[in-house]
Amino acid sequence: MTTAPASQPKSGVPPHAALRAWVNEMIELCQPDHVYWCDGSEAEKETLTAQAVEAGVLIELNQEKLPGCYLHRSNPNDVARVEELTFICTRTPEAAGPTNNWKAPREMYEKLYGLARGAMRGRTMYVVPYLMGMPGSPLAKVGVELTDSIYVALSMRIMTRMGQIAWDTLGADGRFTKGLHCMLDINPERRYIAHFPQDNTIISVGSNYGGNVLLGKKCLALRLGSYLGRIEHWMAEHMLILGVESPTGEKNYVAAAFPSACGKTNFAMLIPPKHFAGWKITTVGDDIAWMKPGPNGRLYAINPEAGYFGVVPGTNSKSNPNAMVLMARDTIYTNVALTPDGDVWWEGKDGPVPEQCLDWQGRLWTPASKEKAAHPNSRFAAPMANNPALAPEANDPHGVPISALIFGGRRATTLPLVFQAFNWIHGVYIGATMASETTAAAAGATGQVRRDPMAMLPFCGYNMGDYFRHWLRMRKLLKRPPNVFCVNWFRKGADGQFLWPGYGENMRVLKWIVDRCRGRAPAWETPVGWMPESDGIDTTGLPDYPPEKMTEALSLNLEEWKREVLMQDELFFKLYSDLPKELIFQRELLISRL
Ligand code: SAT
Ligand code: MN
Repeated sequence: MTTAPASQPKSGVPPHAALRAWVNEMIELCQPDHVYWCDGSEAEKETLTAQAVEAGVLIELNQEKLPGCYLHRSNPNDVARVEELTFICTRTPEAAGPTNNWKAPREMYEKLYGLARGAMRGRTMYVVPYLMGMPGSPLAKVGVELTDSIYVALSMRIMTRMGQIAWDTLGADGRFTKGLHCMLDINPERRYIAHFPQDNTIISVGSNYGGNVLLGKKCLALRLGSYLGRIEHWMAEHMLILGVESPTGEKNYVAAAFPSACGKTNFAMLIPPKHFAGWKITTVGDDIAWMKPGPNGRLYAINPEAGYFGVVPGTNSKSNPNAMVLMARDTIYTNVALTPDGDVWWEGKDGPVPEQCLDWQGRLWTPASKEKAAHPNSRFAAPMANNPALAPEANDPHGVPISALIFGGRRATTLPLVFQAFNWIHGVYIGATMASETTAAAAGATGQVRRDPMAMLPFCGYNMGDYFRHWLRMRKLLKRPPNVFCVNWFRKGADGQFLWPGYGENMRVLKWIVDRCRGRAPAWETPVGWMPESDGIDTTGLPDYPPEKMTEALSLNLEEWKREVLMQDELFFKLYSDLPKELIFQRELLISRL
């Protein structure tokens, strides 16, 4: 006998037999007291928000200053993605590959269903239908997340096209990704984020934070997405997408991969410096790109999301003025500090440091406090529609044609400001061997250099060697593949200071990249790739920037590069039996050039 209520979907839910059967099965399992089917309406948002405030899940912020904005505090044990608790459950361990945690599907289902059994007693199950991509896009995918977190239901409304629009796309017999999320007691001992690519299913338990639980994002759009992309001949990548418009109205689009918390959102929303009057950057996406060859042989990209889940600390009117506007309304903040007048605060915000506030855990904080007021991985979830720089093409179901793919990491040494790959295969090698210093976006130590191929190490839903092979194979489906570049905004000089100002000034590098794609900018051949000449990057109007600094930012230290190639061994050994031979040859070629 079940104590759970029968599921009574609203009239807009399609008569999809498999959907109904699965939801009923999960209700049976989790035994919620109530089941609520989300429709994505304004009225629903108001009701759920009021309930979340009532329950203390959201704190209403000063509505005069920040209309529609709320603060959420996560459990202090649950503040970032946890890679060691993230699993790819394919039939064989080889399919998941050596860079993923693997568990046999049967074993994982048993464990997680065991944890989920009765886990929603006394709680509400929200049935959250969502669409990744836009209606009518050949790439769009429907997901349904069953969650006992009202914070997740409200956040999914921001981050995806949630509600009726997803039901309409699903229809009576469409395919959808099944997602089950149970908070349990938010205990890292009972926290698992499990993916079952062969069943198009995700189960997440024991967390209530970001990428662990907003299942459309890393779980569907990247881990399952990458798995599907290989089968269906498209690419799911951890990339921002932006448009560069010149004063003459020429438009180019680039996609760029950086690991989490390395400035993708800032780059995607950058405002060009004064010297670039007439240039305009527009944002198509800030985190994820789904890309597919178009009929003209170019690579077309869409942003499958509808909102941004961006890092807050360090955001200000200099580093990202557009983000400041974006998150001034309709935003859910997680783990920032709260000032006495109901405003939010974080390290690096404009204006004076508050004399006192409540830190991200709700404890009294003053400037004398030793700990940070906002958690280093505190985030905003805001609808992309609020972005002043939003590209109208962000809603175009066909996507935008990509001229350049950029790989970047956070590297204090070795990697120059920018260089261009000799060709696609070389570009794949550069992406595959990229590395970055770890950040607060994932639990664990920060600041350690690790290989993070294509910024996909935590997000590739299958064997990384097969993923590289997929990249190489995509070339055959493209008549005009994008040019591939590598950038490093984070290189430091001998004095420990950054050699490049970054942020809006990255426009200068971007212009060189676009000019290269259009065949307009000269470059010289170096052992690592094509590089700008010493005056190749326009530094006009850049304050305190002597030419020697640019020389240093662009310099190649061959000893450092030899060490770099040796450090790649770690990855090459790990993937040895799966590595495409093209990448081994590329490495040999690089060694011979060095
Ligand atoms: O995975 S999250 O969405 O929490 C953020 C990130 O790491 O990019
Ligand atoms: Mn990301």
